[in-house]
Amino acid sequence: MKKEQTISVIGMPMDLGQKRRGVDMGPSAMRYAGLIEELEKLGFNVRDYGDIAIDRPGSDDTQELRNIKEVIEASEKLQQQVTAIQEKDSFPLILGGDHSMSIGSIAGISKRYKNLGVIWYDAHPDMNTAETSPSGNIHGMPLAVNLGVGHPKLTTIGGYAPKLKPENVVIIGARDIDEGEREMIKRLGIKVFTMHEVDRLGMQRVMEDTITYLAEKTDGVHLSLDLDGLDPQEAPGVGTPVLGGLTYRESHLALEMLAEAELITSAEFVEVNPILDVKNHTADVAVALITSLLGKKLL
Ligand code: B3U
Ligand code: MN
Ligand code: MN
Repeated sequence: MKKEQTISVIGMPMDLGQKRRGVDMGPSAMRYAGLIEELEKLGFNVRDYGDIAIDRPGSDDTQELRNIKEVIEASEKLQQQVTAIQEKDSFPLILGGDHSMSIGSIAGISKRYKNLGVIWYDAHPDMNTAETSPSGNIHGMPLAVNLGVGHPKLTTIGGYAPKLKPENVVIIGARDIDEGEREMIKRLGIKVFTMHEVDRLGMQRVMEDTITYLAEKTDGVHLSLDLDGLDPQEAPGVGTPVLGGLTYRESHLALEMLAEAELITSAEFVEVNPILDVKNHTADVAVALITSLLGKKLL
């Protein structure tokens, strides 16, 4: 982000992309953890746009993908809000909500860029389709949807497709990858630093490589950070925890390096579920990470 930019916060209290309730309270949990105050302490001018209104689904089980109708409606609203914020040249900071919200956020963000880059910081690649998904949960699909693969009603949100080019995407922290996702990663040639590469290379090298890889060819980079990318011991308040994740310190280092590189032009922090959490700890972690991304220095 640019130093003189204002920050626009939007909450996406959506829990319809998966089955566990509570992740709709993620935006409140991060605000309660002091997000706005921390950003103001860093000297930013912050505008909180509040939450997108989400319709509660009725008991309509004729939908082929879980809650697809409501997810589409909410995604259209989010993409419009994000578009309006970018038109003001403000930095969009979106709070989730389950990861299906990235269908709407990236639909809004990518309109502004010819070559949007995305860093997908997550235990999961979120590259399933209705055909490959083990769960029918849309939160396991948003990266595929943004690459133009999936249900046409989802891929065309915002009126265009695809939003992302495969060569502009980097996944970091993946360790729970379904068969169909593995196949799509290979077919599209997506750059992935699984936990194996993070262990082998170390986070410093992973981020150096990520930054060089994206800086060369993108005109903006969106960070999509799923809190389940972190180890469940450090971020327990998530719906689908996976052992053996990124540490709190590795995550700070990653985001501090992104701040130094001045690479990120928008960000979202998703899957914070205060109902499954211990004393709102995961929201505290999210807020601390956001401050690192936005340039907080230890000294
Ligand atoms: N890959 C599985 C599990 C999952 C994806 N994203 C999360 N969990 N958070 C699926 O359901 O697609
Ligand atoms: Mn995810
Ligand atoms: Mn995940």
